[in-house]
Amino acid sequence: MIPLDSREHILERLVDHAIGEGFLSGEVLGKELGISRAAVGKHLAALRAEGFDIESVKSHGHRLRSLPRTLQPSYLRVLLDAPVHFYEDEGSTNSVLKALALEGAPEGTVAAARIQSGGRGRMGREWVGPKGGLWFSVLLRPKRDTEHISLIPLIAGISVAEALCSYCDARLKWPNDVLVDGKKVCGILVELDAEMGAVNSVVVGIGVNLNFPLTELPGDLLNKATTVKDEVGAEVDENQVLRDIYRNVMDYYDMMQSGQTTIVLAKWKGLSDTLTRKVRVETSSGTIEGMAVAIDADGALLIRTDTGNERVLAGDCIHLR
Ligand code: BT5
Repeated sequence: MIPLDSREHILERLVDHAIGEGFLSGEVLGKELGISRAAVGKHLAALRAEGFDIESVKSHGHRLRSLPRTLQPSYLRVLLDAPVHFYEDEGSTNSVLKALALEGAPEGTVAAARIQSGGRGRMGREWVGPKGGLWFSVLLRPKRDTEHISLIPLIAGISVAEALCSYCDARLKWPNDVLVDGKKVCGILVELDAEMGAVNSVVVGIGVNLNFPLTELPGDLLNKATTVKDEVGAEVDENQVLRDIYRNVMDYYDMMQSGQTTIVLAKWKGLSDTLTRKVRVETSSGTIEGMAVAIDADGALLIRTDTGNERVLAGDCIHLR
């Protein structure tokens, strides 16, 4: 549990009270927080200014008429129960979170941006992040003796695919792209800070094309990418999707740390769009072509080629058929 400030406490109580369940009295809220009703009124006004639809009726109290569906920082703090650093327009949430990690930010801290103008992909590639997407990073601090850190990118992919599955048929391309109908809807960038073999922190960067039309991406991506909005034909609740992904990441990460890696690997296999396909994988030491037959306990891809079996830990995978 992270301490909430008074405004977030009021918001949490309003959210918990649920829509339609009746009104929460300003007096009760004031007593809970040890502040006056006038001070409660000021916090309510500030929440309204942030976009919350709060109805106040004399002698009844206050209630939320509806919840925000676009990213809302104080609501996210309540939903995630974690420290959330939110930026309207930021270069890269991975870079921000790496700096926060060096300053001692705790495990579970999130950095999120409404617009990400300097987003990074793997190997110095660019990631485009217009308004309406989910661009965020989660800080993990694995136990010193944790094995299986190489499964973290797979965990992130599973977490996103499962969170999206109520909207569209999201599948995984090894190592960690999330695809819908063969098109990329999410990219993941995992960055490690390690010294002498010991991992200090892991920043899991997740970018999901959620609530914007595909036409907002540059022309060269139009036939390779998609957005949830385009797939579903409607906008979805940004705060809820981010919350679902975050919870999945933390749950699967806990499983990984407690050694339950077979569950993680089985989930990945169940969601995989890569296994049993003919693939071409570009690695730092060359290109491998063949049939993707399995992933092993480290998350490496096993490829059956004309000349034998190859094991690949990192690379760019292209589905050939
Ligand atoms: C990735 O790299 O897919 C990792 C992307 C990670 C983005 C998140 S957002 C939050 C956090 N903060 C960051 O700065 N990054 C992370 P890679 O597999 O290298 O793919 C990059 C390629 O995907 C680019 O070269 C483009 O071809 C394509 N691309 C760029 N933006 C895209 C988008 N919005 N949707 C689909 N494809 C995109």
